[in-house]
Amino acid sequence: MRLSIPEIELMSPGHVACQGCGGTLAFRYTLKALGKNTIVTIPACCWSVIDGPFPHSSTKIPLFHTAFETAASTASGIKAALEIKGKSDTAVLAWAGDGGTMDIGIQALSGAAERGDDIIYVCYDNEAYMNTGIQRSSSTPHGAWTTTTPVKKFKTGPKKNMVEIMAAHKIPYTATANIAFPEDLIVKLKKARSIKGPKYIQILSPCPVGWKFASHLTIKLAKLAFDTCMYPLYEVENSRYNISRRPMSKKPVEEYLRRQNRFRHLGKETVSQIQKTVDEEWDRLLKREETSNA
Ligand SMILES: Cc1ncc(C[n+]2csc(CCOP(=O)(O)OP(=O)(O)O)c2C)c(N)n1
Ligand code: SF4
Ligand SMILES: [Mg+2]
Repeated sequence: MRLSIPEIELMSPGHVACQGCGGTLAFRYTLKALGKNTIVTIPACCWSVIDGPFPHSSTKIPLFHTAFETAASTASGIKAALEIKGKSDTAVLAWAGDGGTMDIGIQALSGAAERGDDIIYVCYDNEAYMNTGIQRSSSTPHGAWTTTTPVKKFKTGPKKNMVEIMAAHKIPYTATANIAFPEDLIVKLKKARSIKGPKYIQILSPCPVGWKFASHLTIKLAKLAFDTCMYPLYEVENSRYNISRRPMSKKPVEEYLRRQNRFRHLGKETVSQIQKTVDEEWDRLLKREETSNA
């Protein structure tokens, strides 16, 4: 039998994530793609809890807990030490949340990218600081409720476009992925492992607790983010854009928004504003793909 998802399991079932945690599935697939010869650095985030209390670990590879802002620089250091020891086939993964990536860790990540360090950086994007109680991050989308952007003062302004920020560093590989499309996610992680230099992958990882939806709907939500073009699937390889998958027919963003209570307060006007922005961004991405391959 030929499996489209590698059989190897590098995560044990005894982790302590919430039911339906998208970030946990994202890590499980990532490890399946990268394999056992991998070392991971994890800064403060849900995943520093999910792995389990010391001395227990649900992960079957070496895992370094690091300070919040240092996932990338710790990964760079580990990679440098491995190179000195002649172990250049060991993949070094920095695994961080959106807060640890787009806010506090951006300096270390930008430095590693600019130096050309041979690491794979993955941001599992749940669009807020979940581990400390659902505070807004720069990845929180326009209109969302969080505990620091309560209903009457919901988050305004666009989500930081970290994928474009990383592509602007001219690193060899940048991509988005989504747990609703595991085969695509695994292909991208395997590709990242085969490329030398800095790689950045951002995985949409729905969080039932912070987005306020029932835990059995995680994959449905992830799929709707793709179908509405709220979270397109694409790669930027050596500055060339490639939309890895397109929705059969683009669904209205309302279908995605109304299934999450973090958006429950939104009126028609804000929903149309979000639709307009999503349409503009999607058109911009289509043009980038066209012009970068011309
Ligand atoms: C320097 C520092 N500031 C603040 C914290 C508290 N803290 C720990 S985890 C966290 C939120 C992490 O959010 P994110 O990176 O998005 O990961 P998530 O919890 O959503 O998985 C914060 C603020 C810390 N550990 N260190
Ligand atoms: S709060 Fe969200 S991201 Fe954190 S473990 Fe629970 S479901 Fe996962
Ligand atoms: Mg987060």
